[in-house]
Amino acid sequence: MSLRQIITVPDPLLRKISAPVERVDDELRALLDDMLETMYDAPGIGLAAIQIAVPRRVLVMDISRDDEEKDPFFLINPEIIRFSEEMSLHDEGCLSIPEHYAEIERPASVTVRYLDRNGKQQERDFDELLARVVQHEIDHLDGKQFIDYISKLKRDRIVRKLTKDRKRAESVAL
Ligand code: GNR
Ligand code: NI
Repeated sequence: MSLRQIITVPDPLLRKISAPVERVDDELRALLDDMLETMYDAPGIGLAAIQIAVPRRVLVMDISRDDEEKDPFFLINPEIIRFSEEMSLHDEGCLSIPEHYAEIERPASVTVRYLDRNGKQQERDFDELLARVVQHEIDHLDGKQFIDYISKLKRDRIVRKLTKDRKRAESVAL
């Protein structure tokens, strides 16, 4: 297993639409393990493959707390097949948009069809925090980020700030 680097806004790769996985094999399971390790290290509660610059439709999640047993989810080619009418408003952050947060409204629960890490098709309801994270991650697979739900004014301000931070970090590295 190895830690991978998480890419951040304004990296154009984050806008790319990820391609479906054709075969669930050991190479894919190695990618999932790297993603999980990278997510725990960050630390975060979800990660889409595109965040480590791999444009494939896979994501990992784990919302267990430090004092609880780990409870990882691995979703391959996930598809939301039901959205609740009930909506929920919650603060959201993203490892690819460090240090910025916004209140985002999303369906409170969803049903997702996906392949598990053995390639078996599953259908599962997610609610509360997992519903939020799974929608956030599936958005990444479609090149979408939580800042796309806020005003253009706020979004531009965040993107400008992160662009400036990046330039500063690059000049320090020289
Ligand atoms: O670690 C994360 N926390 C989080 C909090 C609220 C809503 C979504 C998330 S996902 C985020 C990790 C991440 O960027 N996944 O793509
Ligand atoms: Ni994210």
